[in-house]
Amino acid sequence: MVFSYDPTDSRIKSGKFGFDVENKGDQVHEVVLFQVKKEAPIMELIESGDPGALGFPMGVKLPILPGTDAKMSIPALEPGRYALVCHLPDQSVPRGEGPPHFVLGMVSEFRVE
Ligand SMILES: [Cu+2]
Repeated sequence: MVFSYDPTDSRIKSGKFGFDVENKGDQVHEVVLFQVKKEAPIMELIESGDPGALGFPMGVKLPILPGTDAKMSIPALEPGRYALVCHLPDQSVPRGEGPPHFVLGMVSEFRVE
């Protein structure tokens, strides 16, 4: 339940940007990219439900089935702070009542200079 990549990777740059995503787990995942608009810890911003904190998703890839790949293109990544979030529930709990994956660690952030 993690986004595994290097947030300091020098290939993360502004401009047209593409993510190659690989689901190596055994649950269905999604990738939602937000530009973070406020300065606070990312979990605090997500849980606040404040629509001004994260804004509209800049990119959404859903569903990403176990063992599959997906590509997500972003036409223009501006300099700033970004978050990758998976909101899907833990599928080991019946009826979709499991905690969302971001609570279990599927949230990550990176900066674009
Ligand atoms: Cu997930």
